[in-house]
Amino acid sequence: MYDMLCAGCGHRTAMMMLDEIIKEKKLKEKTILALDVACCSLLIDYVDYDAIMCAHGRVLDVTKGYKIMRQENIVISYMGDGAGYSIGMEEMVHSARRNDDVLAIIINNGLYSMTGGQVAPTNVGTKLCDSPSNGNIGLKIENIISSFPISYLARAALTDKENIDIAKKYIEVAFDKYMKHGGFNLVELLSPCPTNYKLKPIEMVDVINNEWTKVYKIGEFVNNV
Ligand SMILES: Cc1ncc(C[n+]2csc(CCOP(=O)(O)OP(=O)(O)O)c2C)c(N)n1
Ligand code: SF4
Repeated sequence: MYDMLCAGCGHRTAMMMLDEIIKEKKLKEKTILALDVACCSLLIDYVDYDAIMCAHGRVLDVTKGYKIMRQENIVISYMGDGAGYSIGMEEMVHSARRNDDVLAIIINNGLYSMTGGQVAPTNVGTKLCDSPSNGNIGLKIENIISSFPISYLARAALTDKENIDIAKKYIEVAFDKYMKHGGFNLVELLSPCPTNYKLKPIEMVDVINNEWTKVYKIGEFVNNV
């Protein structure tokens, strides 16, 4: 399953989890998955529900359009941190400010994977192919949008069973809130990209659990009714 992705890739874990939730909630007929063009574009061939591909960083605007026209649908916005917090940061901030009806999953691997591992604003100071190890702390979405009247904001890590169970719980909460009253619901998932960090999958998991989660706290930041 998802065999176009590299070994140990967090997109595989995220998608298997999403598939499970959609199946358990019997939402296949209603779901539209909106994917960014980055590594997540590889997922479009695997899903057996409707999916659309959006220009880089424009997923939130596309899903907003879909949601306005097709209110009966569940439109999932799925993208990397580069799409969400770099090229798409303007959409992100204004969508949150307006509390648009959004169900967003951000795969945060701290770099631009699809294009070869360049530094993203979420990098925690790791030396990458185009950047020195400079100790810069990456941007944290909770510091940027939590003061807006959004519905839900949480972060989990796609590492071990304990963290993956937390991730699933947060995504389920986001689904339930989105279906009950709409509003802006975002779950960020700290995600392995062993290929671009040049680590074995198990080493990548250790880096996320031992280093990234010290900077990027796991938890729920906003949970409004
Ligand atoms: C307008 C535009 N600018 C740049 C690109 C090149 N590009 C494709 S994917 C990508 C970054 C991907 O990083 P991210 O969104 O974090 O997703 P990941 O691949 O890490 O999952 C870039 C810069 C593009 N396709 N379109
Ligand atoms: S390059 Fe990274 S994000 Fe892309 S498929 Fe491979 S492991 Fe996943």
